[in-house]
Amino acid sequence: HSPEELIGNFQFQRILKNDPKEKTLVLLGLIDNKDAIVFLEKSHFNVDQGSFKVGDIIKEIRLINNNDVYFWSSALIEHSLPEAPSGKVNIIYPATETHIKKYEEQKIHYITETPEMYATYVKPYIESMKGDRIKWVYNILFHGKESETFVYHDKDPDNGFVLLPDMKWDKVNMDSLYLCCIVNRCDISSIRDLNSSHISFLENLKKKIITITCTTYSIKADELRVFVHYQPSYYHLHIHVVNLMHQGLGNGIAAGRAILLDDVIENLRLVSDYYQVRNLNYFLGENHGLWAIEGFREANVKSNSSN
Ligand code: M7G
Repeated sequence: HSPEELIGNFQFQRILKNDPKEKTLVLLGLIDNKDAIVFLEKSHFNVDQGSFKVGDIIKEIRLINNNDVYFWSSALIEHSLPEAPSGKVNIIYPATETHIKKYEEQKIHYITETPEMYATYVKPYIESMKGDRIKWVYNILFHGKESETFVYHDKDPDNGFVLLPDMKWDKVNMDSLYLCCIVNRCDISSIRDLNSSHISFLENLKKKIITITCTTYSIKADELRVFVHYQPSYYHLHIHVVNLMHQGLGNGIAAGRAILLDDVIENLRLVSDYYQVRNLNYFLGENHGLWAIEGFREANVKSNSSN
C-alpha cells in the first residue's frame, strides 16, 4: 500500500482526538471495510538561522485587526517537501481495537502499582500483549524491516540493539529529533524485569546510544532526553532518544510515564531488586487493557489510599 492509496480509500467515521496544543488530529475510518487510523500532526517550523527570511514563507497575509503597535493577521504559510513539510501523517491499517483505544481521547487515572498488583494482573496482561502487537519490533530486529534507515545495528544477541528513527519523527527537523533504540534480547518486557545484573548492559547501551546519536546528528549529549516508558505501549525493552527541546509529545514525556534511563540505572545501583520491590506510580487511560480488569482497579483504590 502507498500512503496516497490508503488516504484515497479512507472513509471517515469519527474523530478520535483533536488536540489544539499538540496540533494533532486523529481520525478513525475504514479502508476496504477494515478499521484504519489516520493521525495528522502540523509540523513546527524548521528554521535555518543563517538564511531565514520570513517573507519567503508567508504566501498570503490578511489583517484581522490592529491596535497601537499590535497587528494580528491570519496567514497562509508556504511549505514544501521534503525539506519543509507542513505536516506529518501516520496511518495504522488495519488498526486493532487496542490501537483505536490507545489513540482515543480518554480520561486518565493515577495508578499505584504494588508488586502484588504487578504479579497478579500486570504480568499476565503483558504476556497477553506480546504476540502480534510487537510484530513490528521483530520485523526490525530480525527481518530487515526499516533497515535502510538504521542509524546503528549491533547484532550481538545479548548486548546488541538497533538505533533507528522513531515513527514519531519527520527526519527533517532536528528540533524534534526522535530515535528509538530497540534491544536485541527478548527477555526484558519492561522496567519491572530489570535488576542489578543488567547495570553494565544498560550503561553500555546508554553510552553507545549517546555517542552514536551525537556523532550522527551533531547534537550534544546534554541536549538529549533518554528515557523509557512505564507503562510502555509495546512490551519489549526500547529506549526513547529525543531532542530535549521537543515538548510536543503529549503525555509521552510527562511525569507518570517517562523515566530517565539514568535514573533507572542509578536506582539499580542503589537497590539490586529496586523494580521488583517498590510500588510504581503512573497514569493510565481508561481505555487501557489494565483498566478493564476489575481486580486491578479495586486493588488500585486500596494502594492509592495507603499512599
Ligand atoms: P512506547 O513507549 O512503547 O509507546 O514506545 P508509545 O508509542 O505510546 O510512546 C514505542 C515507540 O516506538 C514510540 O515512540 C513509537 O512511535 C515507536 N514506534 C512504534 N511503531 C509501531 C514503530 C514502527 O513501526 N517503526 C518505528 N521506527 N517506530 C515505531
